[in-house]
Amino acid sequence: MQLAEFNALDPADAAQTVAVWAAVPGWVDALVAARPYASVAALAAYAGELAAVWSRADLDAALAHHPRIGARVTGTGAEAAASRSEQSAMASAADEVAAAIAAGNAAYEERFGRVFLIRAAGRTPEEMLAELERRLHNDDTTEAREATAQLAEIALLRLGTTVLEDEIGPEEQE
Ligand code: 2AL
Repeated sequence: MQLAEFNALDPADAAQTVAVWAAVPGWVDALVAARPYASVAALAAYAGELAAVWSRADLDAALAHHPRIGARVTGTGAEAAASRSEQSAMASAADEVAAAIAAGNAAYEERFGRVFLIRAAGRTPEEMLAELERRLHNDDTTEAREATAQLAEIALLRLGTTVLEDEIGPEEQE
């Protein structure tokens, strides 16, 4: 949708849209309440600023909505569609890479008690596996910080693919 449409959505619809980017309730409410935005860049800047102070509880709230890397995503909603698109590189993962990610996911969940989260868009399966293996060695605080930063990257990418800059009307073009 274009920015003007996003600015004009009724609050419940706007909240539903923003919650797909990251299901962090306070963040969703703040972004909806601060409309209208003058540009997508202004929206993204505010979203990023608020995401920079996400807590571990915020991370846990949003993580409930993120499927494991390599899991088959079967839902029909906007979140499932976004996850499928972000993880599309996994479809061509070598069997041994997919198996190593599945084993790494299990080790991660055992170690940290939550799903391994990574911004998948733009990463190959091998890159995600390397990150998973690296992050398994993090201490709890470092890992919560890294996972939260990944959640913010995913949110900002989704924002950028959902809300497009308004087209310039004919009267404004030379
Ligand atoms: C995901 C997902 O669904 N999209 C993405 O970028 N990362 N999931 C995950 N567990 O990292």
